[in-house]
Amino acid sequence: MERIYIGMGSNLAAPEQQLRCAIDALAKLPETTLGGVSAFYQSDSLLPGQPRYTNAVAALDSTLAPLELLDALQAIENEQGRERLERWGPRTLDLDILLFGDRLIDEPRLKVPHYQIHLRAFVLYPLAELAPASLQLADGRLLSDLLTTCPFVGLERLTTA
Ligand code: PH2
Ligand code: MG
Ligand code: MG
Repeated sequence: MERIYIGMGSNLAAPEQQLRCAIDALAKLPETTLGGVSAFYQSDSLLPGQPRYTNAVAALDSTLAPLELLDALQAIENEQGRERLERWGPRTLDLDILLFGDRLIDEPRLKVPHYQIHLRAFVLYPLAELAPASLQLADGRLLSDLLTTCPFVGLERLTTA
């Protein structure tokens, strides 16, 4: 059993409903239990000219292998109408594996920890609701240090998740 953190994002077609639907789907994954979900947060897109995003993080405990989980997450994205037209285009649902136990994964389809985790307040602050600040990433970085260098700027924490 490994603890896995999933970053969730949506900026199309009722983002909050998309995230709720995704959480239901994560809870139904085989060999997996849902360990927790953060609050929802809104922020501007990193690419200008797109609708604002709603983001959250979910914790999973699973015995799935990383690429099995990736396949399952992409199936959920597809099920919820994800169209892969352009990199970083607006999307109904994005499910990213942020951390996978204490594994470092460097494969063509999957890099873990997520390559931009340290730059993304909309990932780090919801993650910090589920994981202790003392959490050490597989590459040695501390969540507490990443939070210090990535200020809580431009994020709006929604009170109802
Ligand atoms: N995801 C992107 C690009 N920009 N901006 C916000 N606020 N939230 C996201 O999840 C996001 C983004 C591509 O994955
Ligand atoms: Mg993403
Ligand atoms: Mg993605």
